[in-house]
Amino acid sequence: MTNLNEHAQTIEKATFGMGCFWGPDTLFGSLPGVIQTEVGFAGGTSKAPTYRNIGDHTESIDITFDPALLSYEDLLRLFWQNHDATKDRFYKERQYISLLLYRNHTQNEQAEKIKAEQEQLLGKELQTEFQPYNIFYPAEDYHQKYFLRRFKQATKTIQQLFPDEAAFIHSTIAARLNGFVRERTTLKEIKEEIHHWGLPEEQRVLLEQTLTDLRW
Ligand code: MHO
Repeated sequence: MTNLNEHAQTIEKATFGMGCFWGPDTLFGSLPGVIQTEVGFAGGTSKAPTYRNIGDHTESIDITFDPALLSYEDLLRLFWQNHDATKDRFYKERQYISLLLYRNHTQNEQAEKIKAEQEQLLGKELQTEFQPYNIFYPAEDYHQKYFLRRFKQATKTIQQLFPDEAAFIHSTIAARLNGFVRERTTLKEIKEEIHHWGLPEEQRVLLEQTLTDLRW
């Protein structure tokens, strides 16, 4: 099964820290235009962080998207509207702080602009820390598509479409289904969207049939 939306001519990446990364994985993963999501640790200096040994890193989400379908500004609005960045989030050191890792000058400028827009709307200041993106350490497999994994049989069926665990984790369908189980999208919407993923006919039919047969 192909992982990526082959129609995407160019792809862009966005990286955010906004509290426990399980929720943002379902939020962004459910959006048409998002090609893949991965949760991990970023923004710190300690080497090889893990969930149990996070050091000075922050739980973060790395989003790969198609800018023809979704803009970085859309993602920025969702970022600020889905966590409270007005308060001090240092209650567990840096694990759950509001963090924006910009990838280039343009992203930095857009982020400053949308931050000001959101502050205006809220009438409060946002405390989000800005940093240039440096390195992103993926979290353990069991954190990837965390809510989907609660549905063991369905997860197994989808995993079998892919050559290995990494391909499953990085797939668009796993991202969408992880959103579906948290009611952020519907199977109907996912089935319609599949037609635009540029999958070879045979794979698309297989995926559609698999979705139809899944029991939750
Ligand atoms: N206290 C949260 C943390 C999970 S998140 C990956 C929980 O156990 O629900 O930090």
